[in-house]
Order: sequence, then structure tokens, then C-alpha cells
Amino acid sequence: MNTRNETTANGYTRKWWKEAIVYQIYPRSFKDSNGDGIGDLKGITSELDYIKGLGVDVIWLSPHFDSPNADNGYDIRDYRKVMTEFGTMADFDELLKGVKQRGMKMILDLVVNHTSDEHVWFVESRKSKDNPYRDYYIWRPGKDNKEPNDWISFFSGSAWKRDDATGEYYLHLFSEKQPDLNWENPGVRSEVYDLMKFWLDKGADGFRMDVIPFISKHQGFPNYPDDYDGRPEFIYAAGPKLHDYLQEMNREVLSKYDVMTVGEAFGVTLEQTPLLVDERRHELNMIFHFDVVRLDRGEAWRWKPWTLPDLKAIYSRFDKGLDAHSWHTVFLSNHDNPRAVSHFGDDSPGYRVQSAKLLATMLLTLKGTPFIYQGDELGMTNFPFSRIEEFDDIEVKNAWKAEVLTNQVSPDEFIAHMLKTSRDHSRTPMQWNDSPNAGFTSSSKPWLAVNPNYKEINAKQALADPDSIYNHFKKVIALRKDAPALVYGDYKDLDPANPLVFSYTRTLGTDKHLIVLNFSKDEVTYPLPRGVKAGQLMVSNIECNEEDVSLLNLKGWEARVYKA
Ligand code: TEU
Ligand code: CA
Repeated sequence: MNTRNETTANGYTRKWWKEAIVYQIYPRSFKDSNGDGIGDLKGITSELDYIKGLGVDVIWLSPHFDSPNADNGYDIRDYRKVMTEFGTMADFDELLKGVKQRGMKMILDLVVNHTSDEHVWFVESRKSKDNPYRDYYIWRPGKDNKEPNDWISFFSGSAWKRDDATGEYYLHLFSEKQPDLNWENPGVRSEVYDLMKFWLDKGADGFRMDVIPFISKHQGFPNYPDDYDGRPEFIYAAGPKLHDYLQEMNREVLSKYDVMTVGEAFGVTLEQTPLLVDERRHELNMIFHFDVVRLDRGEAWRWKPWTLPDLKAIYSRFDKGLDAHSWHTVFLSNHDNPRAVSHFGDDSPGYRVQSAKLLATMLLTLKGTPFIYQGDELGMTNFPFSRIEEFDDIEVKNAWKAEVLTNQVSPDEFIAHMLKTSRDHSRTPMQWNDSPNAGFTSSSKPWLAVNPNYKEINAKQALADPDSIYNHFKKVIALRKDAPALVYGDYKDLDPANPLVFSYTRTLGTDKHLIVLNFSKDEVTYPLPRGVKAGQLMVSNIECNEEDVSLLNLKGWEARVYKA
């Protein structure tokens, strides 16, 4: 994958992480190797051939560090220790070795906006106002015996917690067990750079950076502005020193390694994006935007309807908003969002397979580095939650306490929205085969219930079926590997207003591809716009012999890639 910094005809600098396809693993739910009902590192190592078989290049490993798991590992107690449930450092080294032996790379999850409140730094910091670690976190006196300002936590309630030891408040944008680090303190920043070097020196190939835009705060901690629209992430992501810190991090660490960095840019606008990813600024390689996965998100956890033109408009806006110096990402799900086929496709038995293949085709032919979330290559669906006890996620449980138990929201309404938006949908155990608990664990009690549809939907079935969703991913990944236009090619939406069909081209010099996706379950006769011809058919999810035509007869959820 050595791309020797060549520049493409349309001005992109070739980079391995622009041509890579990433597979995200949520270790707790991937594979259990020792029968305790919890996924672990040995479990991942045992399935590396399954991952390699897809054709992906990079594994993103969600947090594997020592943690009391208040937020499933996104609350780290020791950055240089492997979480006990997940195994040992030797297991980590074994996993990384197995990844490299198969010609793949692995990036880790850097969670440094906050730590666990059980991290020794915070244990010390809360002891007294003059403790040497006091300034590692954000402490403020209350105002009139109330919180320092009106900021809220993403996990319900105030973002401030009064601590009895000193009577002061500490900031936590997520749970009380996730106090925010004070990046104003150069000691904190060098601690972070040292732990990054620790893992990069072990051979890690980069980082996915958790809520990295939140690390800089306005030190005055003013209340929300008058025009505040109820989305706190856009306030928390607008700190004054973010770019100073990322440029320093790049100078001190990233520039010294051949690594890939992707920032989880919750609360970052399209306009702000080049400031983070323009290659001439030496900050990050790419970022995750939330516009697509939160297209149907109303206030906080509520769902709202969306339309195909809404979705297409986002991709067009980003295409126009970012020039050849700024790279994109493409993702439809992750461990914080519902399952892709349930979210953007149709997970009912008659359409699940076709719509999952259509979404795979879209994910792998749009502009940007694609991220596949574990299980989406099988078309795994949302879970049929029916009562609060079935949920594990702190975000759900805190919201239930804050809003249902206070009679602000009825239990049925809350559950109805959770059936659309809950993070736990993507956290149910991976479905390996049709044996008990889908072969995820030999324990009778997996940490989270397995989706009851595992008998139909599992890896064993997918590998045995040449026409499975897994094998469709494989086919489109192989096509992408062969077609630079699908990586670097200019993007053009041919029919932005069409409510049923998403059709676009990717062009790099003479290499032009046409992608046509029918986002409805009904047959559509689709005349291609003037001057556009569908040439040689490269891939489709339904048997098709229409080539060299300008009128397409599309079946429900049909997806085609043509050489135009
Ligand atoms: O998530 C931040 C974020 O993206 C939010 O979507 C968050 O998931 C939540 O839905 C806010 O409403 C990152 C991690 O991906 C997430 O798992 C952690 O819970 C969070 O940060 C805190 O570390
Ligand atoms: Ca285990």
C-alpha cells in the first residue's frame, strides 16, 4: 500500500489510509474465548481470518484499556493496562502480531477528553485543592450553592458534580464517572503524548480519537448562549485552543510515525472541518461527522422521520465543502448508533438482504475512507427491546431515571424511541453460528442478550452462501481495490431530488463509474439523466443483464455499479 505520496489527476495526495477500508470491533461483543460471557482479545485473534476474508485493511479496536466499565471502556482507569475482562498485554501483543501477519493494520481508541473517576490522577485530584493532580481536571466553585453554569451532561443531568471532599464541582460532559481532563495543563498534554507513544511503539498504526473536539474549553465556562438550540455538542466542540493542542500533538507524536488518525467530531460543522483535516495544517487525517447517522435524530434520544433527498444533500454538501486537501470518512453505524440495515435499509425478512447489500454498495463507493461496523457484513438488525431491564447502556438508563421515573415521558413513548435510536442495538453479541447464544460464548449468560434472529443471521451461514451479504461486501471491496475512481474520483449526484433513487458517478480521468441505488421496496423504471449511459455492469445485488442502456428497470432495493 506504499503510495509514495503520488498526487492523483484531481489533486489528491495518495495515502494508505485514504485507500484503506476499516473494520470496527467492539471487543465486549465480538467473541468470547473463555466462557465468561464477555468478548475478549483472544476471541478477536481467533477470528482474524474471518475479518481478513472480507478484504479490509485496518481494524479499529474500541477501547481495550483497564476500566470499571461505567461506559463500557470509554472510562479509562489505566491507559497502559489491558482491561481484565479482555485479557492480558500478552493477548494484545498476540492480536497485533496476528493482524500484521495478515497484512492488516490496527488503530486504537484514544479516549483523552476524560478519564475514569477511578484513574489514580482523579483519585489524587479530588483529595484536596493543593494536591499536585488537582489541575489535571476541571474544578470550579459553585455559584449561589448551585452548579458553576447550566451545562448538561450527555448522560442526563448537570455536567457538574459537587465533590464533598472540597465542596467544589468537577466537570463531566458524560457520566459522573468520566471527569473531563484539563488540557490547559501542559502536564496533562504530555501525559497523553507519552501514552500515545507507548502504544505506537508497540506497533499500533494510529488512533480513533474519542470526542476530540471537546478537549479545549472556554475557561470562563459561560452559560449556554441565548441562541442555544438544545444541541450541547456544538458548544463543547468550539473551544478556543483545540487547533493549538492538535498541532502540538502532531508535532510531539503523530509526525514521528506512519499513522492514521480519525477524530470523532461530535459537534463539528462542515465549515469547521478543513481546520481539523486540511493536510497543510498537520492536525488530523480525517474526522467522523454525525450528520448522516443523526439525520433522523430529534432532540436528545428522540427519533424523527427522514427522506432520501435529505440524505443525499448531506453527501453533496460535504463534497462541495471539502477540497482535495481535506479527506472524508463514510460510515452508517458504529457502537453508538443503531444497526445500518435497520436504520437506513429495511430489516424486514423480505428486504433485509437486498437493502443491506445496497447499503454496502453505497458505503464502499462514496467518497472517503469507509468504516464497516462488526456484524453489518452479516446484515445484523436492531434488537426487539421491550422493557428497560433489557438495556445496558448508561445513556438509556440515566435518561429513563431522569425523564420516565419523573413522569416527564411515558415508558411506552421512551421505549418506542429507543427501538429506533438506542446504542445497545449495535452492542448485542456478534452472531457466529446457529448454536446457543450464536456461538458468541459457551456461557449461558452473555453480558447482553443475543438477538433472537441469530439462527437465520450468522457468519457460518454467510460464509457458506456465495450470495450472502458478507460475500457482497467482499465483491464490492475487491472492485474498489481495482478502481482508483471509487477512492479518489470526483463525486456527482445525478438526481438529488429523486425521492426513491440515489444515482451518482465517481470519475478519475477516463475511469468513470455509475452507481444506482433504489432505496424503495418497489420496482422503479429509472431513465438516466441526459448524456449518462450505464455501460458494463461491474456489481449488482440482484441478477441483472441490463448493460449499455440509459433506461434501468430496478427491482426493490436493487443496487448496481456500472463502468460508465
Ligand atoms: O461518543 C460520543 C458521541 O458520539 C455521542 O454520540 C454519544 O455516543 C452519545 O450518544 C451522546 O448522546 C463517544 C463514544 O463513541 C461513546 O461510546 C462514549 O459513550 C462517549 O464518547 C464518551 O466517551
Ligand atoms: Ca471472555
